[in-house]
Amino acid sequence: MTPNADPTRTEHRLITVQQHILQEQKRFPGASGEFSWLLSGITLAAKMIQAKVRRAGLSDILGTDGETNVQGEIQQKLDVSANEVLAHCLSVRESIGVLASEENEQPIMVHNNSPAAKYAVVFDPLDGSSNIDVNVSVGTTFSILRRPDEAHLDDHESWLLQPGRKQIAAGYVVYGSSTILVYSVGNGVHGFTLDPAVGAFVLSHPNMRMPDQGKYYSVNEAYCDEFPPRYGEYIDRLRHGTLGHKYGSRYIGSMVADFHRTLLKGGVFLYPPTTDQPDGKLRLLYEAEPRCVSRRTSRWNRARWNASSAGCRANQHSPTNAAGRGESSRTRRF
Ligand code: AHM
Ligand code: MG
Repeated sequence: MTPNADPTRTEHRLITVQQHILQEQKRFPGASGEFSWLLSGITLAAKMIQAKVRRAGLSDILGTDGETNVQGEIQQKLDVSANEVLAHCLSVRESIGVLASEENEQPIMVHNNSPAAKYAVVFDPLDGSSNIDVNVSVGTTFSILRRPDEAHLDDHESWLLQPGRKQIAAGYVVYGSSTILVYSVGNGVHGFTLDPAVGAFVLSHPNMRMPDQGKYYSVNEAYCDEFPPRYGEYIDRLRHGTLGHKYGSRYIGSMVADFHRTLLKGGVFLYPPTTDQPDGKLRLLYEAEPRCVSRRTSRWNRARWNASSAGCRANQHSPTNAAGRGESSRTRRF
């Protein structure tokens, strides 16, 4: 900064995620601050998880713990550890009544029957964790729902199984070349990079906007022969340039990292149904719906909306439990 620079000018101001959350809170007159306190539990957990991820090769935390989770997948030690961190950081927030994790069979009821408990938090503690042993980006995803007015305090299903459009906030963290936390409370999508020197998430990507024209499609092409034909045809059109220009391909295999690249660079990400996963692989509650908040708020254009986000659009308008689906439901389109 030059000697005459005004430190209060926006370009010189360092905005941490906590400051940003408090600024957002001002948009709601009468807000008590409990929601900001809840979000700060997520940012604290993200810092703790990233510290474990960064030291993964140095401590005895790589590899599986020999257990299978409720989704039928082999749990990594870091899945378990990240799950514990989030449960710990969030269960001490009085405003939270229910925690639902992709790693737990049952939602956890916290502050049982406390009328002060108004929110449910849904999370995947470590998405893409099968990549952890090979130093590939992984992430955490979360979404926040408000207890419906009519819901009983102990009826976790009615807290959790709400239409996707009822999410009041959602976001994700990517533990990559740097750690970035992206969140939205419906007023833009904002990204904060962790500054390891000061231990704070600092605003680095305000008002993220997905470019109108992307370069890449992102899909596990090894399953192409198993996709319903319309998906194969769509991918062919991307490849051959019939949708604007010829798309290249990028696939990491960590949804949160693939999604983040797609949000920044444009393009499409999809995980269609396969023979083994006729309902798709990605979890509606833990993985797809939280991403819909970011996608919707960062204004994907109509072509992409129709082509790859039909599942998201449906989720915004139909209750998750309308067809008898539950916490483990998957989605065929994303
Ligand atoms: P996980 O939550 O157990 O890590 O599984 C979800 C991951 C996503 O991050 C990713 O998009 C997908 O599984 C990759 O699956 P595949 O290896 O079949 O391409
Ligand atoms: Mg996971």
